[in-house]
Amino acid sequence: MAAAAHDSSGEGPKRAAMRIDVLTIFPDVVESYCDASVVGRARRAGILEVNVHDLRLATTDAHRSVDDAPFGGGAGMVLAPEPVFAAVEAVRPPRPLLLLSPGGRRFDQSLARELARAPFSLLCGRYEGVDQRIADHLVDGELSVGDYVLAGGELAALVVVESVARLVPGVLGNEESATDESFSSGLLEYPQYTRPAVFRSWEVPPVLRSGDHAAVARWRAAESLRRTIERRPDLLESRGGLSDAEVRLLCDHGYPLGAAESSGARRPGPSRGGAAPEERDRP
Ligand code: JF5
Repeated sequence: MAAAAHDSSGEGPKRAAMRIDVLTIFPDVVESYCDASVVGRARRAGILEVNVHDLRLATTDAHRSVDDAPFGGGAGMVLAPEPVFAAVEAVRPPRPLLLLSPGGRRFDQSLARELARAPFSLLCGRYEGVDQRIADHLVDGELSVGDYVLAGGELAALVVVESVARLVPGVLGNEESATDESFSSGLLEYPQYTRPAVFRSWEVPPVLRSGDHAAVARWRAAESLRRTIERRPDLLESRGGLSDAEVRLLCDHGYPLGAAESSGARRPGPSRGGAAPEERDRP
């Protein structure tokens, strides 16, 4: 458990702005990742409290078992209700308590933003499944981080912890915190470059070295739009298509678009009718 951080205002222990509890049969794995990176920094700064609990803590049998064979037969084991209910009742983790499972509500940036507003807890499923009574009568909801199956919910829980942590005010510096802006705009990020200006004959776009900040900003906005059109037209759709100003910006940067895109009207786009994104713009 993280010790409460102290401030210099004479008000005593500082209450972390955010609390996330994680229940898992691999507390060491979850704990060690949460000690590193941005999550660890936020914990040490007292901004974020991450409490990792061992699902075996309330087991009473000699083998401390948390799983059992499935009723009805079949391969593998199922996470049993007694140890999980006992752990949750002993810990009393903040609600909502959310089960990580492939069948849950898809976790995305807007859900991360919602979760960053108040404490919550994560329960890591394991084995071939979780006894349905845990899903029905113990947790408040289920979260999925994507359409694939993991051996357990730990990696999924860490995805949620890290993406929520970096949205908690103060966790990232002012400089870094702008990076959610790109996603909240509903567009992909523009390409970034660092030194050297030429690497193995590949040159950094000259506008980025021009010193013309307005031109850089326009180029980046155009690149964000171009990338989103080519790679994630679904994001553009749900954002309501392109505005007239965005169409003009793209045209100004040599991107071939018709006026139809401005209204979001359907028309074969450059990525739909044309070459695959991977095949474009190769020198
Ligand atoms: C898990 C039963 C949980 O595989 C996942 C997962 C995939 N996307 N989001 C979560 O969680 C582990 C496996 C089996 C319950």
